[in-house]
Amino acid sequence: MRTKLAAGNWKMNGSRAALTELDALAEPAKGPCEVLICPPATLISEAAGRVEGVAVGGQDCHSEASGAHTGDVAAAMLADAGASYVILGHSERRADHDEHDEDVRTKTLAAWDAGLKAIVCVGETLDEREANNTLDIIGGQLAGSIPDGATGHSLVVAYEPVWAIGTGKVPTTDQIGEVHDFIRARLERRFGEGVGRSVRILYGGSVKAKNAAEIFAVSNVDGALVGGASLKAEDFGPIIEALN
Ligand code: G2H
Repeated sequence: MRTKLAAGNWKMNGSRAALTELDALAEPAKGPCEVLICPPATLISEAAGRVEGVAVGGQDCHSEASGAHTGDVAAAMLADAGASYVILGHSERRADHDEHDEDVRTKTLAAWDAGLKAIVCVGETLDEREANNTLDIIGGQLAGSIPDGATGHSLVVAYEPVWAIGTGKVPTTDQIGEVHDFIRARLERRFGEGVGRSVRILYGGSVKAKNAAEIFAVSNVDGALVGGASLKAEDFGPIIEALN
């Protein structure tokens, strides 16, 4: 039985004052669903341990443990600040920072070395979907971005169709189910049934309180990676409740 996960990705939003939003998640965070907030790196240490039941994660890490990489953050630094997860390979990182599958793979290894759980993001663009290449793209990203040795403890996969991110456009439940079933099959084929069935697969892309229950009813959807609707407790709380 996979524990549901409601993960909030604050992206480049938030402030120390905004951490009061976490306090308002205390009630929904008491439920069985695991709750995670990934704020900007500057807020991790203040967010970590602030609210019982609300874990904290990073949004990226470097592939190396330390060194001359101005502006970057190592996985061990995230862990030292109190993070237990890190999001890797988000499409905004892939687009804005020219990250490719191999970068995501080496970052995932760095995250595991530091004891962090990796949320590895995959997703197709609109052009790729319209060309009927969705499953090929997802299959390639999974193969290239996830290192050998994944377990249900160390790995979470997030399916985020690029065209649905921050746009208000959401795939149909059939489209979500097709990709999540495909990801599950690929995980089982590569890592064996036991591990493949234990890895959680999140859906991400314009998840809101009003569409959450419908999305969470889809097969192999084990939770959500939520951007805009994770910034305010009044929006994120009901999404958590839909998983509880
Ligand atoms: C997808 C998602 C969070 P939003 O990027 O990762 O953002 O919910 O704003 O589409």
